[in-house]
Amino acid sequence: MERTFVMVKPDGFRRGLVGEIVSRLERKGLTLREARVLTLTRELAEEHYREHRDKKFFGELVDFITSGPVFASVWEGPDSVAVARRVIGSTNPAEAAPGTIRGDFGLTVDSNIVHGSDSPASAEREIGLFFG
Ligand code: DAT
Ligand code: MG
Repeated sequence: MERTFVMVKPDGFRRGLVGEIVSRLERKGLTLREARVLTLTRELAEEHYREHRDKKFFGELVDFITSGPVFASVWEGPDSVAVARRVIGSTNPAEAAPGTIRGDFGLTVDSNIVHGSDSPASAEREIGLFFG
């Protein structure tokens, strides 16, 4: 069984989409293993998004992800990393397919509602950062 890390970002949390997102992942067949609500410190945000530290949007990304509470969660199931990313949809919500979370609820890339790990190795690293 593979684990993945899913985080409802401050925009999704503020808009009351936690239940909708949890429900979609549950209906898909993934199993919720851990969850917590927290507001990221800049240190945790910079570590979580360290692969993007040289991008021009990094500062705004860290400002955004630390702007309010998030719902951090661990999910388990066969191929859960790829399955969760398919349920979430493409990075840019304007291009994400209808029926995906970003396709149904998002409009711009700077507030795309939810994060999902991009590989099993990333998932284990991110689960370690948020759940120790
Ligand atoms: P994903 O979240 O789909 O894995 P990513 O890892 O490439 O996408 O980027 C991380 C986050 O950074 C993404 O969810 C939103 C933000 N982001 C990505 N590209 C961006 C851009 N061109 N302008 C502003 N924010 C961007
Ligand atoms: Mg990513």
